[in-house]
Amino acid sequence: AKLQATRFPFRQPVCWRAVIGAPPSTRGGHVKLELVKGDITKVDADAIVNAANSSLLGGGGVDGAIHRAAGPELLAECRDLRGCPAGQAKLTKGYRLPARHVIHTVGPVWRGGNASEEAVLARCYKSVFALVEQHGLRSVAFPSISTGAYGFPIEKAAPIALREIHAALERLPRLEKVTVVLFSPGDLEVYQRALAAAPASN
Ligand code: AR6
Repeated sequence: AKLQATRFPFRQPVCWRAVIGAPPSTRGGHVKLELVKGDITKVDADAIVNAANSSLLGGGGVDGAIHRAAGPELLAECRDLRGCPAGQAKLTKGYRLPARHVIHTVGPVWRGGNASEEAVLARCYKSVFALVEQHGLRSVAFPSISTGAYGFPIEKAAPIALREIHAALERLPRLEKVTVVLFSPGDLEVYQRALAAAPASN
């Protein structure tokens, strides 16, 4: 299937959408991947992904924002999960968020690139999509995992994220939409460039 990046005027200043695999029955295929600039706590989806730490008990960055917006019930449910190792993922309800669920994953801390960081980051996306499949979710929104406090260079993280998302969209017929929510215009540009450079698979 082809992955085509198209520049779209949208509610956000710029939104790139990729039309993936247009089956003959759907005229032109439909938009399955969106890159947007914004706040993931405002996104309506079956699940949003949290870039958590292994305690799952909250923190700064997107983790702090999600816990603030979801309310204390989220922390209570997270306590019962008893943590999560890097590269794995766990699902909770979304409570006061517009999203129905939160999938908490723990990204790798960047240690210079020789500590399997890229493999662990890819595993985060695979673990999230395993839960998406298991729960029959149709839409999921990601932040840029590990590229904040955990220091993973975003230029290296974006192609890994897009590769795993593309593979999941091809593999999971029920998955209708994946949104990557970038917090700054600069981060959005990095993902846009990576999407434009992404090799079309098969
Ligand atoms: N919506 C979307 N993206 C956001 C938001 C938001 N509301 N807030 C921040 N980002 P980080 P990490 C972006 O540090 O690198 C926490 O303390 C942010 O700009 O949140 O995986 C955890 O508890 C960056 O691009 O996550 C862990 O201890 C991206 O989200 C640790 O940070 C990820 O940055 C995890 O570090």
